[in-house]
Amino acid sequence: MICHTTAMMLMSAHFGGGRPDSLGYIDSEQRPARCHWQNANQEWRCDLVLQAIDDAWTTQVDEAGFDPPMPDDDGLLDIYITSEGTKGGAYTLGPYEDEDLSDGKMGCHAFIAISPNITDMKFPTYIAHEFQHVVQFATDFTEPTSLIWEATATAAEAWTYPDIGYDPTYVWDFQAYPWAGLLADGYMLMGTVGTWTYYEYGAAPWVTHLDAVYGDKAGSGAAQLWSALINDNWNNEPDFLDAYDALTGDWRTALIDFSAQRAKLGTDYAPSWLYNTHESIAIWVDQEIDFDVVPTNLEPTTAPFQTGVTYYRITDIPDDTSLQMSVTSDDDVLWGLVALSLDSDPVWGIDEPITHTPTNSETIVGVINLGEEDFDADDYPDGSDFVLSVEVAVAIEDDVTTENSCGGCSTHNRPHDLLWLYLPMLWVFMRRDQVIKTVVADR
Ligand SMILES: [Ca+2]
Ligand SMILES: [Ca+2]
Ligand SMILES: [Ca+2]
Ligand SMILES: [Ca+2]
Repeated sequence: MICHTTAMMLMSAHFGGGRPDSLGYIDSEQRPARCHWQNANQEWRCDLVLQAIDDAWTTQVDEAGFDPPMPDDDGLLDIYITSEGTKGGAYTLGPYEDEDLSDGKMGCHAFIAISPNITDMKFPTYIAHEFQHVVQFATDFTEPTSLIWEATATAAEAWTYPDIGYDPTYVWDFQAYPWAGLLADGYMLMGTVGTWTYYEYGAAPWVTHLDAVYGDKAGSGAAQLWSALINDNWNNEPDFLDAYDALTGDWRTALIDFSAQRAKLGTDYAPSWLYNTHESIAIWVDQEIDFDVVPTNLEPTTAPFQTGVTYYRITDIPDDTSLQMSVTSDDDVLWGLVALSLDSDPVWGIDEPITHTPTNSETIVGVINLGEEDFDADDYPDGSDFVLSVEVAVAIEDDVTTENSCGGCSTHNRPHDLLWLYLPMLWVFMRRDQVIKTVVADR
């Protein structure tokens, strides 16, 4: 997937929203959509384009509940098969003007440009991805966080074509830099680590996890997330984290949940909401240490940004050994801690020590930068250093451990895995009323 939408957003002032040339076109019989071609030998590919538009419209708008595309002057969504600006990939671009002053949202129409050099096999998923950007332009074009645009559009490929899913090589990029968090993107990482990545595309599992827990696993949770982003002027409130908070009831708890699930990607215990698992997408741990060195203090190689996670793996832990972990830091941020064995549920806590009894010889520990109390998604992210202390816990009864480790929030010795998922689901049903109120109140 080479999608230039967020790059084009950065360049739109120069581009001026101009459209590629059209020498001929075909209209869809199913949807208000028109496929343009520049070269007559590409005309037949409009059938592929228009079929994919119908597929995407059905799954993303009709079924998942995303806002439909905002109509342009003639009411037909335009897709151009063109080499102009597409650089072998595709992009979606709108004029960034609020086109309906009465709908309470900053929405505009957009058109899609797709390169003729993309293979026939990849045309449908490209269109499913770019169509999602069209509905994003119709929902909140003021949203500045590129990860929520690209991760949702990549997940939309999988909702539209579940048998194809999304590309594990992008997920690899996301899993390689967990300290960068949800507010980072490939441009930011280019400046930090000097490598080009598909980081924000690879964050698709963050969206599909959210969608599985708070939606129907087919896009409805992400549609609610985007609805919760809506604002009716250029002041981007609610923002990314406000919307994450509105959907989940508490973004910090939801992020800890995801941070635990994410540690299982690419393993035999990969969660069922994941598309296209592959061993290459296992989480990158900052350090792996042997139990022999416990007690020990660990510091991050790269200080995690807000919403970022530093993972450690502790190996060769003897049977029936409990580990106690705690975080100290000079920075005034909230620290989440999560520990799990891959075959069991996690233990977690916020700004308090946790105790974990591994169910096999290994524990994975995640230290999560949950930001300052009043951290805002529009603040530029920066890293915070910490010291993670790991020691052997004093032996106590299992059920007491659960209560003490994180104020009753732990599920590490519960009998089955699904309860971990059901609790937040129950929560979102209770909170749905509040989601709507939050969105209305912020208008
Ligand atoms: Ca049109
Ligand atoms: Ca509007
Ligand atoms: Ca917003
Ligand atoms: Ca904000």
